[in-house]
Amino acid sequence: MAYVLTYFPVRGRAEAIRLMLKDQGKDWTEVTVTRDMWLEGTVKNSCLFGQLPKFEDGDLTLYQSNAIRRYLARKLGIYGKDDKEEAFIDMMDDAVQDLQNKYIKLIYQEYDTKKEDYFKQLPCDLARFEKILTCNEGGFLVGKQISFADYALLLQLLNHEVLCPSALDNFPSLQAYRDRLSARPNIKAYLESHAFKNTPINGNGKQ
Ligand code: GSH
Repeated sequence: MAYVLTYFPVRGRAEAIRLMLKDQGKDWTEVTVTRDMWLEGTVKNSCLFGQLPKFEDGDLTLYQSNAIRRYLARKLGIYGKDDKEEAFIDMMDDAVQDLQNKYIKLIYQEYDTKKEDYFKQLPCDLARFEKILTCNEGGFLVGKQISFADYALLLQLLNHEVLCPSALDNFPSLQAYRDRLSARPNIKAYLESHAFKNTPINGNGKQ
């Protein structure tokens, strides 16, 4: 049975789920909730925490984007090869989430007032991932195989390059990582697709 992903017509918190499913060659049905549908209230009231994304796999219904990502990572075998790798992947993903949370705060609350401060701090945040990738010869955040955390980092890198085109200029390992992951056949096709290109990154039009 096909997965069903319900979300707004933006990349937002659903995009790391979409990217993972695409790369892993999995199909899903996308249910798009427009702003008007959402404001009407019925859909919001039907959601466990009053928010999207929602993910359905047969009779399982999940909310919370990170719970959805981890569920799929376990199911698709992209959550490390043992307990140790799993713990490291969790740690890396939490670090990517920290960056994503800063990005979301900037986009939705501070875009017109704190951009310069954000740009000053960004190299410091990216340098940490640069070091991690330089030290891991496997080519991924953890180990020798892609994990769900890698999709999240790739999206953050792509989003930050839209925000600040020079963001990766001083980070050769991040550039190589971005290029390598973007060249994976399913990811390449997805990044070049209308579905990806025509979907806004964020709900308020800022990027
Ligand atoms: N922790 C939740 C997750 O990761 O899924 C946050 C979900 C969330 O913030 N959803 C936003 C939403 O549904 C869109 S990205 N906003 C509409 C609302 O709160 O009414």
